[in-house]
This record gives sequence, structure tokens and C-alpha cells, in this order.
Amino acid sequence: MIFKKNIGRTLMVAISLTALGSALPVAAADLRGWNIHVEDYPVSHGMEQFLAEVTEKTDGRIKGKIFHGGVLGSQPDAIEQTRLGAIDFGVFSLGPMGQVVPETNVVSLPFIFKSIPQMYKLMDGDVGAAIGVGLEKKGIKALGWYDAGARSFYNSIQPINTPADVEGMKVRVMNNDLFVGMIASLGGNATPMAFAEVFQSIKTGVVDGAENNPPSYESTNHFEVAKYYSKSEHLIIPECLCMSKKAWDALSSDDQAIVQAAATASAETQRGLWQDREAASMEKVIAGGVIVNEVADKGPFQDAMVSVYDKFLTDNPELTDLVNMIRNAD
Ligand code: BDP
Repeated sequence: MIFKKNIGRTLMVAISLTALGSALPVAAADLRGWNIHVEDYPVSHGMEQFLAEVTEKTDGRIKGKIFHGGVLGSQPDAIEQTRLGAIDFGVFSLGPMGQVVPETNVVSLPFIFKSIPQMYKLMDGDVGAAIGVGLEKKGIKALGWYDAGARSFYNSIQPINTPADVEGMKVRVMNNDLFVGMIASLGGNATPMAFAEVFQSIKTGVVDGAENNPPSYESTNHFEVAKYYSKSEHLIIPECLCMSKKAWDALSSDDQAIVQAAATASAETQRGLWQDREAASMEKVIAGGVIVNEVADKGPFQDAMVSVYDKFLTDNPELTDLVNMIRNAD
């Protein structure tokens, strides 16, 4: 008798939970966000907008915290943590992502995009979709593409106008074999190194310089120790607002739609902020005494990259179509 009564109660609870389940929101989440940049940076503002919108649209069920300034670890470490689900989301450069997700390497090929608008168009279309599939296979869900402008060389020795000026130079690069090959083909010596170590390394002469976009050159104070900024614009590498696939799969489809919409909106905001910050960063470094030069003829730099492309396509024949999709685009 008691037994029967208990079963009755259990069923009652089960039925009422089912009834509530359809009316009540499903899951709550507390997300950890990783960011390499300082708080006042276009990427950081984009990420904050993303999280705020997700929290608002889910009435606070999905909330979280973004850890700026790389305090949760270097970028290569954070990529691994995101794959494992210890970090739930972040904005990652596709540069260091290449060591884990081969498809992302196509945008780390020097001079592959013709312009920033072309990069936007291709990343928002088939190229971005193909890269997204590659990321997902490795446990990372791409939600949107942020702008990181074009990267140029800077150093403490001299302006760079031709590849001969790079000869013998010690240049810090992001963690990716492609960039080591890129510097070698210009006659320099590349040192892959974490972003956080670059300032001290230039200051103490461990490396002569590095390469980056103007906002990163400025926000890290690298311009204080490397006074020559030469606009080679050899790399246009987009960044991804990405989520751990573990966190993504734990969301209901309604919540996934909210997260996706917030990511798309945040990418739009970030791209606008990026343009303004590039100009402001340039002004600030020039006021700080930096000597900026245009690289009048990029042809010799582009010619030197033929060996980088040849090696890449020999090592990764399955990525030929994706490379050509970008190269042959208008
Ligand atoms: C910046 C990227 C950042 C990279 C950094 C670097 O936004 O993700 O970590 O360059 O050079 O432009 O390591």
C-alpha cells in the first residue's frame, strides 16, 4: 500500500515537471570568456556587448564573465581549454588556430586577401562557412568573424622597405609554423612567442621586432620599444568569436538562436569600432615618436611568398580548393 502511494507521488511529480518543462525556460549557464586584449579594445567591447545581449535576451539565465588581458592563459592554451570546455567562449585570431584546425591556415597565407572589404565578404560567405566546419570538427563553434585589420612589421633597428631590410632580423611571430616559413623566406629569423612576452623581449633585445596591426602595436606599448613601423600589410587575419562546442551543444535551440544573433550583432559593432581604433592608434604612436613608412612596392614581398604557398599546398593538397576560392575571388 505504502509502495503504491509512493509510486503515485513520483508519477505526479514527474507529470507536473513535464507540464512545467514546456512552459518554463530550460537551462541556466554561467559562461567563462577568454580574451587576450586589454579591456578598452574593439575585441573586448564586442565581447562585452555579446555577453550583455545574451544575458538580457535570456532574462539572466545565461550569464557569465569575460576575463580580459589573457589572465586565463596564452592563446594556444586557451584554444585547447575551449576545445575541452574549460573556457566557454573567446575571440581567437585564426593565426595560432592553424596549429589545431588546418582549414584556418588558409587565412594565414601572406597577402591572400586583396583588401579588408574582400575579407569581410568572403568570411561572411562560403570561405567562412568552410572554416567554420573545420573548427567544429575540432570542438569549436564559430559564431562570427571580427576584424583585426592588416599586420605590418615593426622593429627597433630600421624602417623596412624591401625584403633585404628583414635579412638577419630576429622577428617574433604568433605560434604557427607558417609564420616561421614566412619570415625565413624574407631572410629573417622567426621566434614564435606568446603575445604577453613580446614587450620585454623587444626591450631586452631577445628579438628585434614583431608584426601586428596598429591597435595591438599601440595597446601593448610595443611602440615604445620598437620605433619603426613599416606598412607591409602582409597578413589580413580575421578573428573568430567562438564558443566551445560543449557549451554550444548544452544550449536549447532557442538559446542557440539568441547566442548566434548576439554574436552576429557584436561582430558588426566590433568592425565599426575597429576602423576608428586603427586611426586613433596610428595617431597615438606617431605622437609617441614612431616613424611610420609606407612600403611603396609590396611586389618583392609577395614574390618571396611563392615558396610559402608551394610548401603549404604540397603539405595540404586537400586545402587547394579553399585557397583558390580566396585567390580567385574579386
Ligand atoms: C593580435 C591578435 C591577438 C594575437 C596577437 C598576437 O588580436 O589575438 O594574440 O595579435 O600577435 O592582433 O599574438
